[in-house]
Amino acid sequence: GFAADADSFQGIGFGLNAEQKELQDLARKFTLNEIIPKAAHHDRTGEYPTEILKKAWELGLMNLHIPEEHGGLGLSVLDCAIVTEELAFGCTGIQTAAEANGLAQAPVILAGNKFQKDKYLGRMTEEPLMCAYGVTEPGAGSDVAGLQTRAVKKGDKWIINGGKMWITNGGKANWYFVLAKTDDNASTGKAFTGFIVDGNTPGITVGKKELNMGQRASDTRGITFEDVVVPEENVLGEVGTGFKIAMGAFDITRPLVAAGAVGLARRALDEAAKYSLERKTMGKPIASHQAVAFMLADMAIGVEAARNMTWKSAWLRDNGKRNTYWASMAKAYASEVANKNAADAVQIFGGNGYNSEYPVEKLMRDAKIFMIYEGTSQVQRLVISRTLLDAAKA
Ligand code: CS8
Ligand code: FAD
Repeated sequence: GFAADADSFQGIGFGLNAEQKELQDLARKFTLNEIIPKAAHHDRTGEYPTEILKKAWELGLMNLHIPEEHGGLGLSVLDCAIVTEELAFGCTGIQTAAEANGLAQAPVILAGNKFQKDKYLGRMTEEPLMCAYGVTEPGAGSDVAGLQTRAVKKGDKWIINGGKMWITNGGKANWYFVLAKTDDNASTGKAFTGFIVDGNTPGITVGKKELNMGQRASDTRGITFEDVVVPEENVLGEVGTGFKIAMGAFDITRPLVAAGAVGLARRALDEAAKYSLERKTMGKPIASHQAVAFMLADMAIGVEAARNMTWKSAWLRDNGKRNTYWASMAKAYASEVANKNAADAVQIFGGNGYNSEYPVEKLMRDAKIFMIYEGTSQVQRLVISRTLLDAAKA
């Protein structure tokens, strides 16, 4: 079954503890002072936010899940969700660049041995480096089992050939998590292996920065692997377990993608509420027209519901429960709320909403990707419906 109750849980609580409030406050101030003033510039130019990420790293707002024994902060998924929502309030392009580190690190945290964790997670706590998660290919996105990159063992080395697509931090990564096929005859759960690949390995070619609709501060690229030699020590977990490692990472990061969408949805509400008090038509602020005020109310309902789902999916994971079903729900719902709120904010701004002098057209462009990356809205519904139907059959 998929009930969430367990004797070890302490009932229901909705408050943040003192440490979480402090973390939220730190991230909120950072967003206000460092991200919001620069967001339009990075959106317009597509310039990678190196300086902002460096400052975030210095303050301890990056690489949050790295365990303490490997030099990190060892924060919970819920703690990370709190930070992510705040950063996303400022700019989801910059937040995505930061969060893609967490995504690449997740397989190493899940399946890495001590040597791999010390080496690859450890260095991220010593220097403001970036890393990337390489699963998607030009021919396979939703259908991860259809990917074609191959790794073949030669002596004590692995040789990787293939091409990845849409890799966030692709051009900035010090190392990549790469999922490759290692057995053509095995079932999906046994056919793939996860590798850590150093960014400077010969045979890696990094493509051009893709020109995307939104989140333009984020660096998205294709990466090709031509006879890339990877030592045996960089195999993550057992050979053949890569698909499950790659999926397991999403249990950690889909709640955080959802948190990013909540941040954007909240920003849209915030901008729209302020504007509605300033803009006057028919002799009163547009906020006094019920049609506008009720749009704001619906936007607030969306933020609240999406955040609750997001935090629950994170909390389940932190409490040792398989959260896949809830993470997919939160990710699907929050990304749709983000899109609705961004579109409604543009509507409330009227003509100004359609113009880049105002902040909300960026929100609308930035929002769309939340329904696509880390599994499309359709893939989330596939995960949810399979789970509920399995339970119905049982
Ligand atoms: O293919 C799966 C899927 O999730 N597709 C979507 C792919 C996706 O989300 N890609 C995102 C790429 S990363 C990205 O976009 C980054 S965005 C930028 C950074 C953002 C930072 C803010 C699927 C469609 C859900 C399932 O595929 P199937 O081929 O149908 O496989 P299954 O039969 O379901 O599973 C095969 C085996 O794997 C096991 N499994 C599945 N899920 C899990 C989890 N944990 C552990 N194991 C899992 N969650 C499953 O049990 C099967 O094992 P068996 O032993 O064979 O039974
Ligand atoms: P497809 O799989 O071709 O899907 C096309 C359409 O068909 C979608 O609407 C989809 O929902 C629908 N569809 C497909 N299969 C089904 C089905 N079975 N049932 C119902 N509908 C279905 N990937 C990485 O590995 N690492 C990254 O860092 C990363 N970052 C990204 C950043 C950006 C900006 C973008 C655009 C993508 C990124 N991705 C990354 C890839 C992303 O995860 C994929 O684009 C996404 O999973 C969808 O895959 P696809 O593009 O191949 O679409």
